Amino acid sequence: MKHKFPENFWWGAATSGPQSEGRFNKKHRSVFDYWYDTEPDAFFDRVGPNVASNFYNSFREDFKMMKSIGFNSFRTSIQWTRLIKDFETAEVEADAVRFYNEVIDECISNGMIPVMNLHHFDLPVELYEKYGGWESKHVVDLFAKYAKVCFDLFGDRVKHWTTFNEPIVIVQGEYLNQFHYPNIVDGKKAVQVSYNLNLASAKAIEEFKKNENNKGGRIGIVLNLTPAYPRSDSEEDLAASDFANKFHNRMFLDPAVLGHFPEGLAEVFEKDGVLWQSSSEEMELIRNNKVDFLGVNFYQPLRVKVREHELDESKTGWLPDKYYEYYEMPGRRVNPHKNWEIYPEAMYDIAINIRDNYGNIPWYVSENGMGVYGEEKFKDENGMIVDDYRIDFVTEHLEFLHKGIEEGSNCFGYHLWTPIDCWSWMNAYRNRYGFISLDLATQIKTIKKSGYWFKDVAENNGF
Ligand code: BGP
Repeated sequence: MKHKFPENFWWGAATSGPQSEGRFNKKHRSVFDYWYDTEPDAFFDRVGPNVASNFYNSFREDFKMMKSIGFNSFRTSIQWTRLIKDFETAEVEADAVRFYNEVIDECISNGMIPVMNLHHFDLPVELYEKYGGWESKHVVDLFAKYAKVCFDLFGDRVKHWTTFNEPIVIVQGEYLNQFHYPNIVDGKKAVQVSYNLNLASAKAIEEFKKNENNKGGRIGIVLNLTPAYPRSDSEEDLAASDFANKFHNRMFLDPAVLGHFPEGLAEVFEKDGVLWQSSSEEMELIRNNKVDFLGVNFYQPLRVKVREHELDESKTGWLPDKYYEYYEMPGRRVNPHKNWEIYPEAMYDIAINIRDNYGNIPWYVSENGMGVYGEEKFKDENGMIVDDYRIDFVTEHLEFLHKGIEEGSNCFGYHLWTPIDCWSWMNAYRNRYGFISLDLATQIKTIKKSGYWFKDVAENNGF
């Protein structure tokens, strides 16, 4: 076999509570539930999170299918808006406790390691309305309380936790680029929210470490690392990519793994009058509560160049874009359904970066994948989607990952986004990512060609 992976390598896929469960029996609304209720036209085909992939009702059958295609591990998230009845006291909803207990037990009894994430873009809207959501340190404390409850309830069986999924996307979506409710453009708030999310992650880790129930467990964070490649080696392009890398990657990666923010970043914020409010106690807490492992989501690289025209701050206020511009590399490969560049080499660059600059911390690929619109047209006569493009995509990424592992990077797994086609924010069910397809109208789930292919890879621990 050409590509053999380390022993006990994780093979599986990831989803999240809000994207798979459906809102059945959920008493509170997340920012996405609220946005859909008030503005359904913002969502592709007006499809919201109400039913999603019906995981709330079908998780037993879903786990059987995942097991049948070779998974030994699986990530989802707990919904704050499902588990908690009262956000201030963190009193729980009995039905949610029953549900998550059954999900965890069923996952384990199917031979899969459950990875539970605490937050996947699903802030309770009530906490936004009352306190400004992640702008508020009170919300940071409420998150730590909620995290503690999760560890108390499930820490005896869940041994792999993550605090946040893609925290930079919360910052971009809510405060910079208008794709998460409340769709604000405010660079100064974006900076404070970035800091508060780092603090919230550290506080959850502090709770994790204190908790007896977590014996033998590990906690991490899931970050979407988008290596920033400069257009050229000119000093200006390099400076642009350095800032972009600090803002989009290192602002979360460095505190999580090294316990401090990247050098020079706070200085830029301070000079520009947008620095976060922080205290030395909080910085100390961040220093003392680093992650045990890292989950890395990789979809696309970040190509940047120096700005060609100055940002007009009188129109936009301060924005991180002041220091760089996106660059579309001529001849790049793209996934046309998403307009995202396909660049599997970045998988190797990520592996080596973690090895050399982040103490070779244990990490796994927590999401990678290819969203495709209109996959039904690839169905064969038996109703199976023949997704050779996905098999090629995963193969290429695994090849570069394998090279990084061979050269000593401490990667322990690969998860696709996603096991079963799931709901995705504004895109709803537009782009399909799963090893298993979902017929939205009937909720019938069918294994795709890539699912059968993955089973072989998982069983052989390589290809
Ligand atoms: C990742 C998120 C997932 C999922 C995925 C696909 O960044 O962690 O939650 O949404 O992107 O996104 P989309 O369906 O918009 O193509």
